[in-house]
Amino acid sequence: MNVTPKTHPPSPEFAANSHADRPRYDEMYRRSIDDPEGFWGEAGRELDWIRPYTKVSESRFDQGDVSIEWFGDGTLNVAANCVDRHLADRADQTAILWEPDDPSEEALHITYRELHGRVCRFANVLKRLGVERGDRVVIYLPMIPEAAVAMLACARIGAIHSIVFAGFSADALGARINGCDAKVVITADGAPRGGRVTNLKDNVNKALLHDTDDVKCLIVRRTGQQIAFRPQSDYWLHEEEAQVSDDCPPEEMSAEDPLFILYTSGSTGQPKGVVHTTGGYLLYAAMTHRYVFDHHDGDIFWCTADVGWVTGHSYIVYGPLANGATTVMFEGVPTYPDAGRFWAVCDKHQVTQFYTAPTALRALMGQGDSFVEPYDLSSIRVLGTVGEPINPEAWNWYDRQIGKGRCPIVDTWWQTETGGHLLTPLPGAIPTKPGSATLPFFGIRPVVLEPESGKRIDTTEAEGVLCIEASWPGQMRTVWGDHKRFMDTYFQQYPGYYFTGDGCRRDEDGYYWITGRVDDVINVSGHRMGTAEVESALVAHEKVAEAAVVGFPHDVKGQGIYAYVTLMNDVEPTEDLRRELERWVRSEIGPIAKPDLIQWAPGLPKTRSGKIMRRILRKIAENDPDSLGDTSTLADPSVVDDLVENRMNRG
Ligand code: 6R9
Repeated sequence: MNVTPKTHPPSPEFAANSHADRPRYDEMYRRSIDDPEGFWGEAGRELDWIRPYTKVSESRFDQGDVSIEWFGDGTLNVAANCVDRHLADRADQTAILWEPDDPSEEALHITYRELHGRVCRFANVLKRLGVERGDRVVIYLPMIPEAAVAMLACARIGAIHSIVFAGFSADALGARINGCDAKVVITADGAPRGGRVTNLKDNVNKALLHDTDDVKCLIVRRTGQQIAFRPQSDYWLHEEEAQVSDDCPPEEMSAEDPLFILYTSGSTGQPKGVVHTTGGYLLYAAMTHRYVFDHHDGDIFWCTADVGWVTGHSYIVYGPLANGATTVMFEGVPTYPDAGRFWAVCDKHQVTQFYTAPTALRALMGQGDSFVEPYDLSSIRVLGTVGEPINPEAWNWYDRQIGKGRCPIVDTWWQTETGGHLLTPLPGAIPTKPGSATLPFFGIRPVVLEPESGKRIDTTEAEGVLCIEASWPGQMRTVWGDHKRFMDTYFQQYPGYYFTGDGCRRDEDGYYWITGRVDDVINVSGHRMGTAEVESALVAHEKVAEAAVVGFPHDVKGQGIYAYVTLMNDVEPTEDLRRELERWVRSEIGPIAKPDLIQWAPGLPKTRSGKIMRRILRKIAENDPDSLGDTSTLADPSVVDDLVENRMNRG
């Protein structure tokens, strides 16, 4: 460790044509730290305000008193900023470039003018269904243009959207619909993905089965398949749209009105509804999109995430559209019809910035270079990654095979909670090192603390937990319906700081290297999963007495899910039961939560006070039983021998 890896400086041509070269980054960063009011006060003017703000930030992290407010007395509308204000200069430019799952189906080019009409009509449909300012709308859609239109339609009328990833189960959907008392759920008849079709409407019907409230369902026709239509509460979008005009003035919203809720996993309990607001979030998404991807007019920007995750919110929809970009929306998967699909789409649409997850790169790298070679990737200028640490092998492959050694790679570290990138290189400014998210974005003050004492480590080289010292405009404001949980989760353990949940190392150049979560959150294919969530799904099964879940290193997914399951008395552990439990977790949460390995555990290693010692379970799952450490404090040390002997992951 600590052998200085090769650094990759931006080329002088790239730097000269970028929004920020090194001197400019240094100057802007310095200003953003020395004079945040001045810096953000000026930056905020890039948005179109209805009533300009006079206050910039009123944010405090002091323990017991966390309040975050940006541009608090300003008013604006997000949809007007993402659509209407571009009509003067770029009405005929493509706003959304949609690439369908099936490559033989035609791609759609939706101009800003068309997008405006679509958003207004969609907004009027929502109003017709009774949605008012402040109401919640759940969006459960595949990656079709209507997903972005629905988000913007909500924003236009001041409704708060909560997107549920279309891969989540009916149960997970139901919990999120109830969690925010949604008035309307927007879905589609079916979702084609990788050549297969998921029946989304069925999941909605299951989710609403026990619902006594009158939740309406608005359905987008995507596949034309048969669905179970519920006449008393279901509406077809195309039928409703025929009844409304395309005139819909944007609502005047306060900068601090909620824009959306997005559920994300934490270390305890059920997922929490992260709340982002209007002004600060949009500014931060737009600014990071412009600087980190070096956005210029005429660019074709492609972020391969799903709109069900925060990456899709900030870098498919809000950031790019606020900047008047052309944003690609892809309905499919990287391996359909074959492992060359990403590169085929980059070639076909002459993509200029490509942003994806390390797990996808590892999977594609494993398929061999013959899937890359047929395609012309010379349009690409910037490559990006997000979601998990990228291993140097995948980084180097990305650099050589996709970037042909001439594209800066931006490894962007951020979270659902942060709204946009916090640690990331700017491509024309910062020499990169494979595996490091490098340096902070403007206005971000990262600190490294000693995990136990919480003491701040001020030397350049440091290792510990990553916290952030002061607010930034894109920061989440609260947990929906539970402000106390917000304070407890992020501000209690290390008073005075925002606690990220990640560990990190800072090297001799001040570069940050994320070492992964320090809490009970695992990162499966770049998706966050709380071990507690999977455990509670498992114990909800009638044959399961107890369960403990940990992560283990996985070549493609980054981390896999390893479950230790103790069965009820008299229940036989069989292969059938193992498969049943896998199916069970899929149906309780969704396919991404399915355990990779399930070990039958006659007992779990517990302290005398009854706490499960996860450290031990992690070592066994990692196939490293020789470094279990001290097991003498266990109530029954002998359970460990059985677990070691029957471990599932033997490398
Ligand atoms: C945007 C997003 C957040 C967690 C985060 C960290 C991990 C994200 C990373 C990264 C290393 C990167 N993470 N980006 N780790 N390098 N570039 O992924 O949000 O789903 O909330 O996950 O993902 O552990 O804390 P989210």
